[in-house]
Amino acid sequence: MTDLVQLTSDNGIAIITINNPPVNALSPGVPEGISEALDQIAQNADVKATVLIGGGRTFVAGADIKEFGKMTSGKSRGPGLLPLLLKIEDSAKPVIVAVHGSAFGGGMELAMAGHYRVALATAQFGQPEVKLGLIPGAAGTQRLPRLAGVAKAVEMCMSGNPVNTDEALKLGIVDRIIEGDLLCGAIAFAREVAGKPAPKTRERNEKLGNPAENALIFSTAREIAAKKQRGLLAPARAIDAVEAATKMAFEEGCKVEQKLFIECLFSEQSKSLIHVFFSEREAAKIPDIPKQTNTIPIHSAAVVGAGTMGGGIAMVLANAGIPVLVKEADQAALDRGLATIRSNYANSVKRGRFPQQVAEERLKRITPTLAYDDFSRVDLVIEAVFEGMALKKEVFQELDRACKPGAILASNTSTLSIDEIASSTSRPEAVIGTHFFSPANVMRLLEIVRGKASSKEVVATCMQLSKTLGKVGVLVGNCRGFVGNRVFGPYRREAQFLIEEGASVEAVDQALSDFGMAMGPLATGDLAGLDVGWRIRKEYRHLEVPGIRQPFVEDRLCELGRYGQKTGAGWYKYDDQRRATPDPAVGKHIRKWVEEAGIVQRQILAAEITDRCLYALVNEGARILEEGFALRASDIDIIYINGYGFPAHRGGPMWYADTVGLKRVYDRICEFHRQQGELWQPAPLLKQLAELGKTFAEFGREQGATA
Ligand code: 3H9
Repeated sequence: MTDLVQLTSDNGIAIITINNPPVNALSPGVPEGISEALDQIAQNADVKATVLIGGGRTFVAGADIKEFGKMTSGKSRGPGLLPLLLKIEDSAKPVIVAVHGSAFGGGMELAMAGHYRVALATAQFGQPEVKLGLIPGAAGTQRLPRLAGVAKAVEMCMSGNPVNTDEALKLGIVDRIIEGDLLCGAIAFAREVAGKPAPKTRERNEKLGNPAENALIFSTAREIAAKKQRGLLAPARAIDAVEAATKMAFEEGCKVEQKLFIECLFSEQSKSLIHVFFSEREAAKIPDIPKQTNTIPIHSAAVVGAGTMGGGIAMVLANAGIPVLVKEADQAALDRGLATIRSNYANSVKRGRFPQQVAEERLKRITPTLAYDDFSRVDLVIEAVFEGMALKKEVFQELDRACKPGAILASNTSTLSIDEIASSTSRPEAVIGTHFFSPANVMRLLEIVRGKASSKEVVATCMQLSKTLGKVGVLVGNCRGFVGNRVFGPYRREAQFLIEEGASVEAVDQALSDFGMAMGPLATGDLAGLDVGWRIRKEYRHLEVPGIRQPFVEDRLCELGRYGQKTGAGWYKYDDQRRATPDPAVGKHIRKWVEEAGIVQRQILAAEITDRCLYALVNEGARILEEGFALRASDIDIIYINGYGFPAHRGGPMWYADTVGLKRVYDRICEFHRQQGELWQPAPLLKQLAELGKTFAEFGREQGATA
């Protein structure tokens, strides 16, 4: 037997333990090990039943995702799980699967092939394959509807969201919840069922419903997928596969599932989503900061500023169980901030996200204050005041005076220099940027900005904190706009130039929304508030190079008081519910301003809109990478997916450029350079990779990245 699987016994109960840390993925050797163990058990007359369990922190998190790349390149034939699962199900002695941690993907499929499932209350069950652009590939779409019913199987396979043990018990996925030691409980259960006829999941057809009910389930699911999972292949195929379970025999259904699984596996979407999976984990690794670096325990925190960002950040901390002080300069602002927090929690309760009691507990962790007095007790302060250097420096001087030694002093600035902010304190090593994205309690991204003096301990603590807060932390360097906003600048710049040159507001947004962006760049501006960028541009006006074209239309809209959604008008106009409609007045204004500026408008096609906006982003990304402000191209991808609505199934902007081909991207950028001038100067790294026929991913691997 392989050393990934152990076979032991306890008075007539065989115990198969999978030990493939960290998550017991079904890597080569694991299925073979289980199969050999089953052979030995079949031949041992003393064994009456088998418990299949995972060693370490979890049951089985699925197939080994690293193997999929080998499968598509023909280097591996895949885990071959289907025959193993039939062997388990056909075993003459009952197999009891004992689950703790996660039974995900192939792990869930393995569990469903067992005759019974017992689990700790904290376990999770799911078919998350769609999140990797896949569908279950080892009969998950065929066994799950037989255990949990058609509607739930469709929901789980198309959303990828797991259920907890309680729900799994109600659904019929789990047979018993074990309190105390899982293995002992599972062995006791095994003794109860030993010698009795064991139910085979694939023969249980009673939950497969009737054609009329099923037709409604599938048509509703398809409508939801078309709306909420726009352009995605896997959810649609997952629905097709579950439908097959209701229309044909198990073996035939498995064949359909296999065909659809392979279609998804070879799709660009799946390759991109797998890239995203590994890149997200890679982002947590900082080359010069080892895993064992000391971190500072964060028992309490404070936020300076109770505006939109400050309030949101306070909620994020409170939601993670960290008590937080919220400071404002005057009572009216503090009251307004707290009222918004209360109403956000009330809305979440109304929408059923959590019960009233949870909202109250979270609210209790937020303490309003007008003074810095209590700041001496906190381990972390996050400053979230208006974006102006003078004000930020004033606040940090106060923090330096008020906070205890060892406290982390973080700024939520989205563009200003962390080093300059740190210079206003006597402890620049404690200063760091924690750039949250709006709305802070919703958006997953946390850009962690390393100043030149930020200590490794402070960086490591913030990276760890991002996980505690349920965020994806990405470490970036201290340049203007850091990574996210620096790259976003050229993207939005091109959107505005396109408007000046003749594209309509709606055409620009539509082209990028069709590409898969969560929102078009102009609608995004309206959501964030056009005045934010306007204020920043004014702060940096002295840095503008004379003779270099600057977009001007958005500033003009701001001068008219059109700040976006919050003023009811920006690029679009908005009703009370903040629903956007095109505003003919904007078109009129633009035509007048553009004429005054001597720009001749022309017809612009959707392809030019996407190429100019996205390649501007990629070109700046390449420059950032070369300058070392991002550790890896994949970090830029993660930032764009989690902070800027870039479609995950396209893998992020740098990965997308790789899929288009860097030579093609480079050539197009050269074309824009000729037409548009200096702003389109190709990034040297992009030129170099294009000429070598390489990708950003290959460049990353050469630099030591593993994603
Ligand atoms: C599938 O099963 C298809 C089937 O239908 C069968 C087809 C034939 N493989 O997330 P973490 C690594 S598709 C390989 O930081 P956590 C991960 O990269 C699969 N590696 O921990 C990381 O490595 P490193 C369906 C995996 O505690 C380390 O483990 N299953 C896999 O925050 C720790 O991971 C899924 O999609 C894997 N399957 O979360 C589940 N899983 O330390 C994917 C993890 O080098 N996994 N790694 O960076 C997860 O959702 C989370 O990892 C889990 C743990 C919730 C399990």
